[in-house]
Amino acid sequence: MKVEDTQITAAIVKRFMHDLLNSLELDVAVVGAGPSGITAARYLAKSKAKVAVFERELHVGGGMWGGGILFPRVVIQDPAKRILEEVGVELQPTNGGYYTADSVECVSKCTSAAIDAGARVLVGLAAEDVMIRGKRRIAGVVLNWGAVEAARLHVDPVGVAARVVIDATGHDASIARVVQRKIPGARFPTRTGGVVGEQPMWADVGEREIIRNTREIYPGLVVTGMAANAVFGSPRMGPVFGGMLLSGKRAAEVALKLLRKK
Ligand code: 48F
Repeated sequence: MKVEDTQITAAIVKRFMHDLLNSLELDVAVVGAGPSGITAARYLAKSKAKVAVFERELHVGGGMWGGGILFPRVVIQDPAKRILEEVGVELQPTNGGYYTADSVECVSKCTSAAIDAGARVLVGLAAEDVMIRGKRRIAGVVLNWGAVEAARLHVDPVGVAARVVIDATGHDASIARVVQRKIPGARFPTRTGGVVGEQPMWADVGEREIIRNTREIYPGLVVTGMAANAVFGSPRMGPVFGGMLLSGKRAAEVALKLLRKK
């Protein structure tokens, strides 16, 4: 069969425009496709919420691919292991009651399961701002191409409406920081009223605190994963990933509760 370049271009434009147009009004917009964001999206989609994940890089997975010091294996502890088992990741028991998993398998299977459940994952799109409506409630995210952000081009962004936004941007906590910077008088339920900043590595404390930190910090804005620990001033954890997965699941539960309330 003859291959026409213009037809290929037209097919890509049509398909992507269709998918983007279908993502303009969401129940939940997840910013960041690391382990916490992808897990949140899978549980939300399983519960029939209309959810899309926006990721600034061209790849999903965030900090999970590289495991510890580029040995692509991660460590998971018991309650979180079920989340990986659900998507078919092979876990091997190791000392101390932990399990190890192949990080490439984790990212691939978690992402695939989220998409199969109905979540849309759009890469190359960065959230640079939020939308506010009514009595100062987050009403969506403002997106631009990740490449535009990287090249620092002056290109105006587009808006996506969402009833709940989940900040799953990892160590940057970039959506929480936008809210803090741009909304006068915005206060978070942290000890400073703002983003406290992540503390040095202490896996045990970080893993315990992350679940408590996964919550709504401003009307319509939920934080998860390392973003939650950065907002509340809890430690980072290094290559133990159970907390990220459990936090993603918790973020989905918090978001579903908010959707039911509204
Ligand atoms: O960093 P990341 O993997 O966050 P996470 O889900 O997991 C943290 C672990 O990977 C690891 C760790 C384990 O102990 O500490 O670091 O909390 O994924 C965050 C994703 O968000 C994207 C970023 O490219 C990455 O893939 N991201 C960050 N800011 C934006 C964004 C933004 N403004 N718009 C879109 N994507």
